Amino acid sequence: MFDWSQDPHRRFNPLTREWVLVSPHRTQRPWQGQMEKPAVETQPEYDPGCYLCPGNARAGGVRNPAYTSTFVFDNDFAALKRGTTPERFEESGLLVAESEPGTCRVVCFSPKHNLTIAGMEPAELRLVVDTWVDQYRSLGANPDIGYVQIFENRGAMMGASNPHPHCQIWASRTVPNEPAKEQASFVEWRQRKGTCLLCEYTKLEIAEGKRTLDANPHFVAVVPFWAVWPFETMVLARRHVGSLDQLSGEERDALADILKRTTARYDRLFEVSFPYSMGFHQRPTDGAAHDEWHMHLHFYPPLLRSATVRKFLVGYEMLATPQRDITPEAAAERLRAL
Ligand code: H2U
Ligand code: ZN
Repeated sequence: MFDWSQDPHRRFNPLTREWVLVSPHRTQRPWQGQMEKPAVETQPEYDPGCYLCPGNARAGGVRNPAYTSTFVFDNDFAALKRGTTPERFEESGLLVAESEPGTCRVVCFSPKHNLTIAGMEPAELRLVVDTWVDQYRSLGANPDIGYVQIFENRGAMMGASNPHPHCQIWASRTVPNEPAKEQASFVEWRQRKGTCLLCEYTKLEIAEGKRTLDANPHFVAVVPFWAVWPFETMVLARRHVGSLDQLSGEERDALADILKRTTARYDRLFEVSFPYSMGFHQRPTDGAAHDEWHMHLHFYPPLLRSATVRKFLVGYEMLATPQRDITPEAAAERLRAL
């Protein structure tokens, strides 16, 4: 008899149309790899050496204002630049390149250096959501911008340069790889079934309950059936909304609520300030309606079995297919209990 909770199998991700190998029996194997010490996480409310704290100077000399809630500025080391001239290069169909205009910004969530999403008040987080909406709208209104990616790197392990609560926004002319894969799947699903892939998936997860870890009237948090990272989660809008700017006031509050609750669960899992990369996937801003899009967030945390053992995508995963040991159902059960 095949046991889905124990025996090797692969699972299909309908959003990217890629597979993940699930090998639950491997959790039994001994670990003699690298052990990292959990970082000591006590930070002051204000750090005179932090380039994101109010009133401090940034690299390049600009000084931050004495801001009191959220604060947005153009990234001093922007990966994309406004006004980049259109250019295309092609040789033999093998060497293909295009110029890419865009804008990169940094959003400080709070003037307080020592906060995290989990520790912020719901009213403060609502202001962060409002800031994301404003940024999505204003950047997206630029005819040069076809896609707005909002993302947060949390913790040095995930490459965050600074513990001050902040995220980045990279707005580009083209739709980047990950949302482009999802978009193709939304379109294909809609043509084939006449429904929305993520509306159907959200309903199914709520009905089954095995992989849900939290919910409020407008959002659900799940460990997706096809999760790659050990405690990967998705936050799904219950209503068919394509982007942040389509959320009602009540839905914005609900988004703030589920973000706080989800990150608080992570922090309790291994009793550390849990590292992750998270970000929104939403409808492109290329001028088309994109009714096929269903807005959602992905959390990709690297910690595997404790604060000292982390997952890397190496070996088989780099060369063949991502793989996970604990099942998404077991991961959801643990997060739900916290
Ligand atoms: P990360 O912690 O996710 O790296 O985000 C911080 C961003 O802040 C990073 O993209 C920018 C970096 O380029 N930055 C500035 O714009 N000005 C500075 O003075 C330092 C860092
Ligand atoms: Zn700071």
